[in-house]
Amino acid sequence: MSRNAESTAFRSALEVIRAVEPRVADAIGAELTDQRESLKLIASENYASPATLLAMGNWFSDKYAEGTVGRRFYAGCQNVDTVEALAAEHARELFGAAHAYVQPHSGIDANLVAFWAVLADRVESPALKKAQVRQVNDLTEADWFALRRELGNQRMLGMSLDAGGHLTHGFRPNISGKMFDQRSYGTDPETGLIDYDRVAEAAREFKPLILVGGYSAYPRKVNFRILREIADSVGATFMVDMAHFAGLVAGKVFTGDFDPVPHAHIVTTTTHKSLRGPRGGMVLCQPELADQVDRGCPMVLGGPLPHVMAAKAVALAEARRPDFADYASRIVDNSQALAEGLLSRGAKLVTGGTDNHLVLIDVSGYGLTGRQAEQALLDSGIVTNRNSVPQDPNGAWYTSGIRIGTPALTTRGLGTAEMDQTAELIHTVLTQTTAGANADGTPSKAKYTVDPALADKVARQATDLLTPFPLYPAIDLA
Ligand code: DSN
Repeated sequence: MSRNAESTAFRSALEVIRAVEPRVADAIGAELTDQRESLKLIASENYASPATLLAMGNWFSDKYAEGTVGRRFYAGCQNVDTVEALAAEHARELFGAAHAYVQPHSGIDANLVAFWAVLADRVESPALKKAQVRQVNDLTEADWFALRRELGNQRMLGMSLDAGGHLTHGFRPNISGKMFDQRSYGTDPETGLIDYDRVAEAAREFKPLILVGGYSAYPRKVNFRILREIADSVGATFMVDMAHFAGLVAGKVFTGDFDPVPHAHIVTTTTHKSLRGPRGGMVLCQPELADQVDRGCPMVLGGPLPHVMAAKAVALAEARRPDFADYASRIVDNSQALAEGLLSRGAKLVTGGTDNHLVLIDVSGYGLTGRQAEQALLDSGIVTNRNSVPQDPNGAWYTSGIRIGTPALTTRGLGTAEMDQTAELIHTVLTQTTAGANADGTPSKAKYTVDPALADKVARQATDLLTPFPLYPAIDLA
């Protein structure tokens, strides 16, 4: 395929859009410029391939396809069946999974599908049994009351939010925290690492129905074999949310005890983070949960997005190629080089380093909150996000941490030398940012001062760093 084809495809698409609403075409073009010019260090973002992006922009978006392959609630789904089956086949092969469900629209949706499947599989409920064998009309009001009582208030044990767990693992701002009686396991206060003995102790005391592994801000490998043993010892179903590190599993950087797929009963993921696919979700599971997982739509999901399933099939096919393994291992090389660069300049990192795609800087070492650091870096052309650190005194809004990750910059081709330069830019900005004060003289958690000349200089240096690594080099919208 010629590089010209990519350029022609996107230029033509914008021309068509411009004829209807030019401001949308302009915004799409402006987004490409912004993404090209900024040093994107958000650990959960990436750049999907042109083929993946193009697979989403077409008439598959017009089709309803509730149900599953070959068993739909709508007629005329033969082509949707083709792409859904392909995406599921690629997912099974790539991850060595018994079953793959590729309909979830996002990570939250994937987790809701998984929660439903586990509840339906595990909770002893005569009313649910009736409902499952499709005698829904036979259920009395008393049955429905019993069903709600029996399904509600089940127990979930997951990683605490400030230790790097995710909102959807039973935390109150998310519906999972309202559905489940949740307890969490944290990390060792000295090392910042998961203490598996403490997890086992919490599991013995709490006896969860579901033990959740996985994280969105923990910079280390997790031993899923040990977590499965803990789950088995208390009769819990073991679920892993691998949204952040699915690309490292796909690329065989995380193998053996660190690959969740052979150990967990059910694994959820997004497809757009380190896996580098379209924005969406996916569930992998053991055969005994497959039937419940496949009820995801319409049980908890709206109609599937066939255009996104087509893009998932493309991206998963890309991830099965040998060069994806090279990409995945470079993500970690870069993350470790970034961590080393920061440590050698005096930064304080949660756990003292990383063995995955992300680094968590404790910016209290610079006398800043996460919010102040995030904004000062943004002023300097460096896009990150603030994040809690374990036992964070500044809470989840202001935070004391900055989370950075390398999947996106690695896609552009930056390597370890550029990561050291990136560390220098981050350290320069953070050392030269000062925390501000409120009108009454008390310290502000949001106000900060950074010299605009310094911010401009760093932004130019960031652009220079990116210049040899153009984003979507074949695409010229001019
Ligand atoms: N919002 C994602 C992240 O940034 O980690 C997780 O849902």
